[in-house]
Amino acid sequence: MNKEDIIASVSKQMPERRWIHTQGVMVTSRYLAEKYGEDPERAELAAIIHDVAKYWPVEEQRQYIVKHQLNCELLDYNKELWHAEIGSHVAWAQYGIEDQGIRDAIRYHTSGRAGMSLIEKIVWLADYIEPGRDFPGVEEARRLAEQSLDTAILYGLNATITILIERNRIIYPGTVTARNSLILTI
Ligand code: DGI
Ligand code: FE
Ligand code: FE
Ligand code: FE
Repeated sequence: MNKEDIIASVSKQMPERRWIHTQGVMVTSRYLAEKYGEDPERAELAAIIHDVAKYWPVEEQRQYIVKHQLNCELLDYNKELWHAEIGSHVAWAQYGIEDQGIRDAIRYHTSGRAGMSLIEKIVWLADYIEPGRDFPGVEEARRLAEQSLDTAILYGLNATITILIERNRIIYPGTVTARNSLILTI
């Protein structure tokens, strides 16, 4: 499927405000790709698709993961993690994206993972700091993004993990190993 058709398909599966968020992630992914030496077209394509399944009904998300034998471990963790795994499969099965790097950038855009690739880091961070985001700390994350992808992502993971702890919510182990891996490399 070409980019325009993918955009049409993705945008009709989400409310207007989520499509505006996606456009912000597209612009920021392109910006970070140019800054840090990734192909802007690949980064933008991952951004276009990253939240495609975010507004699917939760039960549909669960069934999709089971039916297509995706990472069922995620079903034992917070449901906010599921749409990323599904989006990566949809990219391949419905949009014909063969590029594994693009698919993994979608797949790990929420949880992160240890040893993230450049495009995975770019999409994770663009999702966190796109211009429409407005939460305490986003300005600091944007400032850090100008200096180092790793430092900015570590800041974001720390904030995310802190919020999950404050709310007594379960933390996906992949998010913890993502954080550990950044600490060891910075
Ligand atoms: O889909 P978006 O809202 O654009 O952003 P996202 O896919 O990065 O989702 C982030 C949300 O997921 C964030 O508010 C925290 C929540 N979440 C729940 N459990 C976990 C988690 N995030 C991570 N990284 N790890 C978790 O275990
Ligand atoms: Fe998401
Ligand atoms: Fe994210
Ligand atoms: Fe997003």
